[in-house]
Amino acid sequence: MNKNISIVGVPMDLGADRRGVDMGPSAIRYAGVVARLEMMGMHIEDKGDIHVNRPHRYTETENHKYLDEVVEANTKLANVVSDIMQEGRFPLVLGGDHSIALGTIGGVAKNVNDLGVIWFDAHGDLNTGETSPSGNIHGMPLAASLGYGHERLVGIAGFSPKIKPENVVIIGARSLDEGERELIKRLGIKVFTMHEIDKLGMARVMDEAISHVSKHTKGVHLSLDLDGLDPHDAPGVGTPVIGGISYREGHLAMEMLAEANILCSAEFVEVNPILDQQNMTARVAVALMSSAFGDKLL
Ligand code: HAR
Ligand code: MN
Ligand code: MN
Ligand code: MN
Repeated sequence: MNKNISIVGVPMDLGADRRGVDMGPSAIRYAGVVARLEMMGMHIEDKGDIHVNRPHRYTETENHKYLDEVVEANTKLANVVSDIMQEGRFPLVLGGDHSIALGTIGGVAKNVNDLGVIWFDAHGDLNTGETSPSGNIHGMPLAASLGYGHERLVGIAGFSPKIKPENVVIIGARSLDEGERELIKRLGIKVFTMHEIDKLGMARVMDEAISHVSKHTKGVHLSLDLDGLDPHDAPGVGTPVIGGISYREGHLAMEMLAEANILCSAEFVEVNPILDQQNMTARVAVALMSSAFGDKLL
């Protein structure tokens, strides 16, 4: 496990068309991410936040809200993440809405061919401008990383596709739009919905997910949307969906990832302190990070 971690915040809410999730990076820092990871013996460098341009007015391009600003911030993020990888450090990106996965994955995939991705989320984030019911870009980053969607999203970081469908696994899905289901079937993406988690248990799901995602890859990116957890345990998210992963199951998943020692990068997204209760969701994010980096109870 790489003990040299570089933190980058992305105060982005334009991909969610919702105010508040841009304060996620502050909330996660306030919850003590640096101290917690340093206590575990990690060497932390906090690179601060990527600048996200605030638009003067609402804009929409072919059912993509704030396309210019989202592309601009993600292009910067991809460069910063790529530089971190070049230095041999582990990028830990703090969101911000999930549209920032475009930049993170762009920067990581530039340095890791055949990158695996674990997409921990209530949603598939597999929409394109054609299928999105909302026009919110945070519902599109996984599709765009696979090469589907608006050319400006797909083209972030200058190459596409960034990942292959057989190297992706989605965990915790329980709210998929029609177009997303079709893309999942067409591409044969491995999805562990809440049904599989209920039926098989998280331990078996993670065993299968880890072996699937590491089979043909040289590193795995963890993209963890806090709304993958049950809203009871992580209430501070913009699009909560009942019936999610419990706090304990989330920890087990992270501990098994640490044991497997496959991660090369991670992002924790969609923390919205405005909708939260006493910064609980940011604190949950920090606790999950510590497990993912190998914190043990004993
Ligand atoms: N699928 C819906 C859409 O595209 C909702 C997306 C939800 N938001 C997220 N992404 N937090 O995981 O609009
Ligand atoms: Mn998401
Ligand atoms: Mn989500
Ligand atoms: Mn959300």
